[in-house]
Formats: sequence, C-alpha cells, structure tokens
Amino acid sequence: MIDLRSDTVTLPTPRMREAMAHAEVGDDVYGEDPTINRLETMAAGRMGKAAGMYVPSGTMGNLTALLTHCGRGHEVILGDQSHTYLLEAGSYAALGGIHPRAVPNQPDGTINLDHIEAAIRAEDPHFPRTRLICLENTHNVCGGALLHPEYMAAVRGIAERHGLAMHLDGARVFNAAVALGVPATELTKDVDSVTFCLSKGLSAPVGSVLCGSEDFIYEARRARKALGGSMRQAGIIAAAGIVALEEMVDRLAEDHATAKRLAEGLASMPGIGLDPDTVETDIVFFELARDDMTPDELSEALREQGVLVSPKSGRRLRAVTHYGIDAEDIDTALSALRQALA
Ligand code: TLP
Repeated sequence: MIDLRSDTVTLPTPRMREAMAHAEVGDDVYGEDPTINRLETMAAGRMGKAAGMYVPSGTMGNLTALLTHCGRGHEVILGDQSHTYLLEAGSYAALGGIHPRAVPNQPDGTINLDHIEAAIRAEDPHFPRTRLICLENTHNVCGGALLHPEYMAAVRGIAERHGLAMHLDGARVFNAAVALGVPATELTKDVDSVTFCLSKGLSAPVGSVLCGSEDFIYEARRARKALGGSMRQAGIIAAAGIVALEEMVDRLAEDHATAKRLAEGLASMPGIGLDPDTVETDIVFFELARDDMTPDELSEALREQGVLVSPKSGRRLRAVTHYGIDAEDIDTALSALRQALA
C-alpha cells in the first residue's frame, strides 16, 4: 500500500526501535524518567522555551495548553478551519468551559489581523473574557500552508496590546521551519506556548511536547494529570521522540519535494482542481471537479490499486507525504489516479 492518508501513519525507524529497546526509564509522575526529562529539555530548547511536557497526543497538548491559559467562561480566538476548532471534539469547551470565538481562516492559513482585533471582547458583563489567541503552523486544513515569522510577530503585537496570551498548534511546526529555512524558534518566539508532534512527519510512534515558561509548564502538569495523561515509564516511547528530533527534522524537505511532485502531477489531470504553487509542505488538498464521481468513489478506486488517500468534506481529498514515500511511490500513485479518473 502507498499510504498517503496522513503523515501520522509513519512507522518508527530502526534507530527508534533500538533506542526504545535500550531506554533508561523511571516513574515520570515523580519526574524520574531520565529519557522523558531529556526529551522535554531537548524539545524546549528546539522551541526556544524554558520547559517542556511530554503528552500522549497533539490533541492533549493543545487541550492542556488551553486549560492552562484559560478558566471557565474565558474565550479563545481561533481559526474556523483550525484543527483545534474542528477536530479536537470541542474538548476545551466540553472539559474546560472555554468559549471558542472562531474567526475565518484565509486560504493561506492566517487569520486577518483586523478580524482578530475585532473579535477581542470589550470589558462588559455580557461578554466572555477574551484570554487567548491560537494559531496553527503549518495549517492542516489550509493545505499545509505555513505562517511566516512576520505574521506571528504581528499577531503578537495585537496580543500584547490587549493583554492576551498566544498558543501555537505547531503539530507540524518543523515542516514550516524546514520549508522556510529558518530555525523553529523563529516561528515560536512570539507565542507563550507551543505544541509540536513527534508522531507525524517526524515518525515517532507516540507523543507530542507542549513547551512554554517554567511556570506555565508547572501548571500544565496539573491539567495533564487531570486528563489522565501523566504516564509512568513512558521513556520507552519518549526515546523514539529523541531520535525524531535528532534525525528526522531535516529530512522533512524530502516530504515537501514529494508533495510538490504529487501536486504538479495532479494539477495536470483533467477533472482535478489544484494550484501546485499553493503546496508549501507535505500536505496536498485537491478537488474532484467533476460530477460523475464522488471523492469516496475515487478513494475506493485508488484503494483497489493500492493507494490510500483521505476523502474530506465537500469535493476535497487529502494526500500527505512522509518518511516511507519516495518519488517512485508518487509516480505510482499518479498513474493509479490517472487510471481511476479515466
Ligand atoms: N491531525 C490528523 C487528524 O486529526 C486530522 C491528521 O491526520 O492530520 N494539530 C494538527 C494541526 C493536526 O493536524 C493534528 C492531527 C493534531 C493537532 C492532533 O494530533 P493528535 O492526532 O496527535 O492528537
């Protein structure tokens, strides 16, 4: 199978399995797992923050961040196409009483600065209190679009003027950093907290890290505990995360090149809507621009030829490249697509 459904399907590398087999472990709830401690310190360094906290998933990273920044009745401003708003089961509202203020994402993953500013609530007992602005980089549903450091700084300016905190869902922030050729810290220096995922393009089997100040992470540990996300000898899995940070970041450029190859091939096919210039990282969204076939049918026809993609809402489908997909796989996938569309 050529599995392009997501970069979450990546399997651990041989070096990861070896590191897992030999990981030194302890009880992390006592702060005594040396492998987790090492991963957290390393992750915090890569994000330019003072502290890090290992969590089982990106969803829990974002949720612990929101629960730490906001109290019940507080409001978070976030993009209406953001993963946190659309795809995290409304967890912050269900569990934290946090009110979402969804503002339209632009096709490039940003939120218009004037719209952010206009969404900030005045002090009035009728309103929830705005507390936090969340951004996503790269932006999944906006096709892996990346936010530039200048944009992050501009949003920071708004946050500071209004005394708000900023959180970044940086599930794929290393993809953005590699595509821009800048250290990830350039994209995180303006936020108070950031979650990044080890188990997407970086190929570790489990886990994300939430990073922020010492005080913030101290509080976030209580939120993680409340969610049942404090693990014990989880150094076994964190060991793969260390290998991910050491060895798997720079190679993300290969995934961006294969995504571009896929996008260019797709754009040349009649019945497919896609501008390959908009593909900046590893995610390729394309539209099935014909009525005689649904995205589900196209995806089924591809599955029969050994290629997996994800049908999404409307006429859209998503393909994501990753470790384990090379240029030859892309060419095979493209011929399968040509055949399925014929
Ligand atoms: N995204 C998954 C699915 O949930 C859609 C995927 O296949 O892309 N933030 C962003 C931007 C994400 O894309 C995801 C996962 C998460 C957070 C959540 O991470 P996990 O799956 O570890 O909870």
